[in-house]
Amino acid sequence: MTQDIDTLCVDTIRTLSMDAVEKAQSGHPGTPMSMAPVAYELWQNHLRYDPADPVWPNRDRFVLSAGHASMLIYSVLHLAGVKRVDEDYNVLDEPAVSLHEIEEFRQLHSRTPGHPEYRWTSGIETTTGPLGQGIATSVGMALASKWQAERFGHELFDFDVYALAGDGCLMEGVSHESASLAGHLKLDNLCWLYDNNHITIDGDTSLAYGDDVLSRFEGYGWNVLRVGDANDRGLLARAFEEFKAESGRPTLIVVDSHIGWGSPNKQDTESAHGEPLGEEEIKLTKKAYGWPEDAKFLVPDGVMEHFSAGVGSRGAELRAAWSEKLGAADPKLAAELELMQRRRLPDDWDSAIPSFEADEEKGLATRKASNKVENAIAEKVPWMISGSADLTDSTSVRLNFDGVENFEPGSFDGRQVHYGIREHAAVTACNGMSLSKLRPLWSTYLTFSDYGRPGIRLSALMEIPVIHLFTHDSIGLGEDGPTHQPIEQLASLRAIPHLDVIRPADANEVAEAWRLAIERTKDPVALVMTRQTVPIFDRSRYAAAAGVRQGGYVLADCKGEPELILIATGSEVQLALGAHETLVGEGIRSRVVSLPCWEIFDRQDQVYRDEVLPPAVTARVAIEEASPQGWERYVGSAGTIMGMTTFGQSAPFADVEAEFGFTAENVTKVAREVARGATVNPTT
Ligand SMILES: Cc1ncc(C[n+]2csc(CCOP(=O)(O)OP(=O)(O)O)c2C)c(N)n1
Ligand SMILES: [Mg+2]
Repeated sequence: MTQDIDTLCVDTIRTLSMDAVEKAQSGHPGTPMSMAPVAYELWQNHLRYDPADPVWPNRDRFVLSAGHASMLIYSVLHLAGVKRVDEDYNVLDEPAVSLHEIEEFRQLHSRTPGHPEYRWTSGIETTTGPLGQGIATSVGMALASKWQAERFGHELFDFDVYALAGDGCLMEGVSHESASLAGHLKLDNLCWLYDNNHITIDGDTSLAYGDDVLSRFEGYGWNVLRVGDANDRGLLARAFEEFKAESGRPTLIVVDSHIGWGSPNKQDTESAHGEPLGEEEIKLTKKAYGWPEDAKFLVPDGVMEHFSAGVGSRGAELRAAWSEKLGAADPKLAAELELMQRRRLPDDWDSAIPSFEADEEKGLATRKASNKVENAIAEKVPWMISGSADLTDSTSVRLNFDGVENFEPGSFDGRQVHYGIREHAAVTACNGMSLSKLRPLWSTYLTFSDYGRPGIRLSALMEIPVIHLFTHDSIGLGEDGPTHQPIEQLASLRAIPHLDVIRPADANEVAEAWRLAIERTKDPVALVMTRQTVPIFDRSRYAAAAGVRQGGYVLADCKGEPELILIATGSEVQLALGAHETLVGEGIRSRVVSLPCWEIFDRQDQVYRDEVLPPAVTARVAIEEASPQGWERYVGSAGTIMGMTTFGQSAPFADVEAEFGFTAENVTKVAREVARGATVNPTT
């Protein structure tokens, strides 16, 4: 092996990737082979990253948006000697990715799953795999870097964010939203690398794609550079230097490459994308690289040492200098930074949360109550960043205390982000901010949560505490009609693992929901609020809203054992209470259970759940202006669900609710029959 050390390093990335995919008989060898020089040049000579501390707050981020090329990042993490970090952010004296893990690529419980997964493998900055998510998330990271620079000082925060994208990432719609947002925000610390190889799974990109990518990104206000050959490390280096020197614009580096580079029979073909090369082809390719043909998982002497002398020593120096600066920083800010890094809250975070006086006449929309609580918390938690996809006041997420500004060029310390009508970019940016330890929330109407769903799912998969805030949460929004009235959204959000969906019934439940949301260090929540006014219940008459902490609780009860249970969420709890009062007057022993969060309730022990919903009481009615799907679990086979099995209607909200039977009178009627043991189908 006569190659120079740089080529040797690049070819080690290539051959490890080929060998791992071959052994697993599954995976994507072609892009790690062609992009190896790009990843190598970036990591070895530019990235400000200390492999000995992969959670150093000011590290440059590298996001592999083309997540299928996971062996590229696994090889680099291995060769760079990146350390493993435990759940409490302690760095361990073991590699994030050992050679053994590379041999176990894609196997059960290995640290090298098919696509890079945040939390699972140290050094992975975000989970990627759904194309477009990585680049979209990188925008939030770049935004966080800008914000943290303003808050904590430019000497402490100036990290850059690099994301490697393929044709797939740039074809996805979210790439448009996110690139447009990044261009508008002038995020000059953001660099996307576009692997322009003209190949996707179906074949040549000309099958489906003819964009002039350079013009497209120029149109977004990006600095667009082109490197005509992925193997030209000199040109790549120049492009990285130009990115670093650029100010006021994000940078796109278009890198022309050949998928499966060096493979005599598979280079430039779609089969190099997602199939093992095959034993014979691997030998031929290794021969072309000047590599021992029969060697497997070979890391030649000197390769890891070279990485260590490059990215390793540069990173160690930078981090040491940073630690010194942190030591000299204002202790208050340093303490705040430590809290933020560990996802903790300041001691007095909840001291201003209001308690709402009963008001059953005038009432308050839960979105309005939410705004008061959000502001009370945000004032105490400086790294909470609010935002909306052009519905800031409709979703009531405007921060309104002194000193709050919009996040925009010139005021990167702003805490109100206007994402424009870009829901998908909003949620993914929040994921990126959360991964950078800010506490972001984004908002839209519940029905448009669908537009951000891929990002919601990834926040849950990554178990990061993003707040997804949705208002206009039912047919109760009225005149905007069926396009805006969510039906299936609650059920579909509840189906996402690790996402708690909380739909509070009144202002005091809102306050509790917010506490739950902001106190968590992991897992996202969806806060679901009404557009319309709902009563603020008299808690001296009914149970305290603290019951929200158990996900569900007995809000109103009868004397003795109940014979009927009414279960509801959000705006329908008032209907259950209305019916309850009438039924109790008629001598029916009814109970009302407010169940704002199914997931939290389901995590309570059996004793508590049976206390709230005694198994012996089978006469139950669930009331929710949404798809009935899932309510069977709480009402049982003898119970009745008052839900929505059609789309809604456009009319004043009380008329729409009456049209579909959501009145206290109708709930009373249905409940009375259920209590008598009749089978009721409220949808007919
Ligand atoms: C949202 C989404 N849709 C589809 C896929 C399945 N998929 C994985 S890779 C790929 C083709 C990607 O092509 P490109 O980005 O050009 O990657 P290359 O083959 O050049 O590495 C597709 C369709 C996916 N991962 N994510
Ligand atoms: Mg491609």
